[in-house]
Amino acid sequence: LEEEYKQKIKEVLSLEELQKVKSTLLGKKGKITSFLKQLKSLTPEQKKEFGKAINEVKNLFEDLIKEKETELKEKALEEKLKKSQIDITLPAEWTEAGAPHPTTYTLKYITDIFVSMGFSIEEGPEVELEEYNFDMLNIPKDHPARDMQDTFFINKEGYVLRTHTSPVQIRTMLKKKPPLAVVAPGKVYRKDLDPTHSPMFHQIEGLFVDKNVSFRDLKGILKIFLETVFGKDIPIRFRPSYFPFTEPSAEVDIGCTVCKGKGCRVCKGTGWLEILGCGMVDPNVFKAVGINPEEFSGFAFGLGIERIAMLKFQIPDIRLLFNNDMRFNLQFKGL
Ligand code: FA5
Repeated sequence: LEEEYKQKIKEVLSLEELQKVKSTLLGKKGKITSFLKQLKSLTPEQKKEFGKAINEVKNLFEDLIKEKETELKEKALEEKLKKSQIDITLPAEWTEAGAPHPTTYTLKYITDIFVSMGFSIEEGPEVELEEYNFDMLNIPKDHPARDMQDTFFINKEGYVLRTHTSPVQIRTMLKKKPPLAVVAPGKVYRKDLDPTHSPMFHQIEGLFVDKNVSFRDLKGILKIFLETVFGKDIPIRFRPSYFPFTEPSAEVDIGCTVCKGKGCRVCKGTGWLEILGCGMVDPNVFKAVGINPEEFSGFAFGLGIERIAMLKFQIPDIRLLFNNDMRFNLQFKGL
């Protein structure tokens, strides 16, 4: 039996065949199993002797079968690999690589500059409470300042599409105590449309609150920021302005000398493009969020991302940033 089956196992060609041999030997009704069953009728002496012999043969077959199984499996895998060989010399299918959108790029670029100065990032929802977008920013109902930003109202009472990122100031100050240094990038919405205005655009809000913060700190931070983006020679103009949530307030314009491209219209007219609003946080805003204006002071600013992208890349019309024309978008490859 031993010699016969040794030979059989050797000659097996497939895993199925091996399985069959295995069950004729070791299965419930297999040959070895039946030998083991016969042990019962023997004397203890005989049991010992035969039991040992049978076990030895059993172990031998188990080992041989296992060995064969591994061999057959390896063979099968080899065959499979041979059949599915890939021709690595074939040319790959061609797909045009995309380019980062200049708005996305600028948003990340600007956020990173403030993060490198120690500001952390905050976020707020685009569907915003009217209370945070206006009331708590010192813009009460029926106040003419509400008309400064053409608002998209939505069906739900008490909510608007946020017209600026300033409500994130409120959210942050309700959540955290000063000292604070945060920036809040995101989408905002207004009923606006012309070469420098879009109904959806991006802003980055900045908020800095601590003891003894002055307008000088605001100017210093913005100057470092603008020189990082546009270079040391950039003409910067702080122009007195009005925002209900800051006092005093200013707007910052960038000179059009950066825009020398042929047909570039960004800075025509006054020669300046407004890119941000800023000022010292109004005491009424601090009171609305429970911060003592006698103890703390702070500054805030709101930047228009598309405007900065337009200046940086000499884009003459804001609508180019929204048309998704691949001829335009692909010019920003490698940014
Ligand atoms: C504000 O939105 C204030 N929340 C900014 C602010 C924040 C002031 C904190 C003081 C303290 P303003 O409406 O001016 O301000 O908008 C800010 C900037 O967004 C503008 O300077 C401009 O660069 C950009 N901007 C405004 N409207 C549009 C528009 N329709 N399309 C593209 N950019 C716009």
